[in-house]
Amino acid sequence: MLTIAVQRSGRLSEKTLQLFHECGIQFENGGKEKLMTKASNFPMTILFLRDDDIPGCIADQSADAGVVGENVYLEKSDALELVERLGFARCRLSIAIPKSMSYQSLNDLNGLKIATSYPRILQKFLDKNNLQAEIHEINGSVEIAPGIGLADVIFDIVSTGSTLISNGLHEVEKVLNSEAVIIARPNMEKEKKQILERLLFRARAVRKGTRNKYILLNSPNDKIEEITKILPGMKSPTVMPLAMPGWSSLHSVIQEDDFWEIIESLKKLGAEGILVVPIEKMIQ
Ligand code: PRT
Ligand code: ZN
Repeated sequence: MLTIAVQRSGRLSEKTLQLFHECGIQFENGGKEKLMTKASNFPMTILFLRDDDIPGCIADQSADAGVVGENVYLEKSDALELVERLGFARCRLSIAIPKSMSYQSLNDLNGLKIATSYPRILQKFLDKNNLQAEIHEINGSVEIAPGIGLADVIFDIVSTGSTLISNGLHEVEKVLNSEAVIIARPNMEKEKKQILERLLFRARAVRKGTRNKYILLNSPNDKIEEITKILPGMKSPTVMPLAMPGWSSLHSVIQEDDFWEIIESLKKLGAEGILVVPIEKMIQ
């Protein structure tokens, strides 16, 4: 049995449970209402906790693994193992200063008071850059600290940046990119490790599926070679003759990131009837 700790309620909760659902893992009573729930078709128990408590719970062996923001992992316990990046809850940790303050370089941070909920990550950044600043740790509402005279600048999570703007601040240094990650206890027992590997195998297939699209198109036969070059596929595209002479149907897989550029090139080469469909899971 693998015990995995998940945020009870917050930015990570829904997406984490959705990922488990897409991995085919079902829970009694839909989970979440309780503090703990057992999967009915997979050897896994979920503990619902505050995200900040998850690394500690893994370290003291109440849980074997957990899902947290990379920021929480680095702040609370980088002694645990980061086993998988999950691609959601993306944000960055940045230094932001009041609009009225002048700023030329990192050296301008020397001697300042910086408010943050992430003192450990900040201290490492200051040390790496040979900077001396005073860290003032506060939990929550960090962005109001300069306005009420608690600190000169802040170091906090930024996503869209609108919270900074509405507090008269602007971002001057990005220190870290963060996303949701699965963390685990190193030296886990063999049986638990195997269950975690099964979970990771499924999670990777789900993520790969969402990042890729299945594409079908009709191509004049004399263009198949050129079109094949821009449609890499899992091995190479499937080519099937159409009933109409001189034409074939090509099937392949393309990445979401390259999507529009590939479609434009295909059209230029004479492809017609292009269909793009989502992939639920992708196993290579
Ligand atoms: O109750 P619990 O302790 O479990 O939850 P929490 O309140 O500590 O965490 P939660 O749910 O807010 O965030 C969980 C994780 O989501 C964080 O640790 C980050 O890894 C990640 N994440 C992604 C974010 C954001 N985006 C984000 N925007 N966490 C917080 N924010 C905050 C940010 O601090 C800012 O004040 O949202 C505000 C708005 O951001 P802007 O830039 O979009 O305005
Ligand atoms: Zn928290």
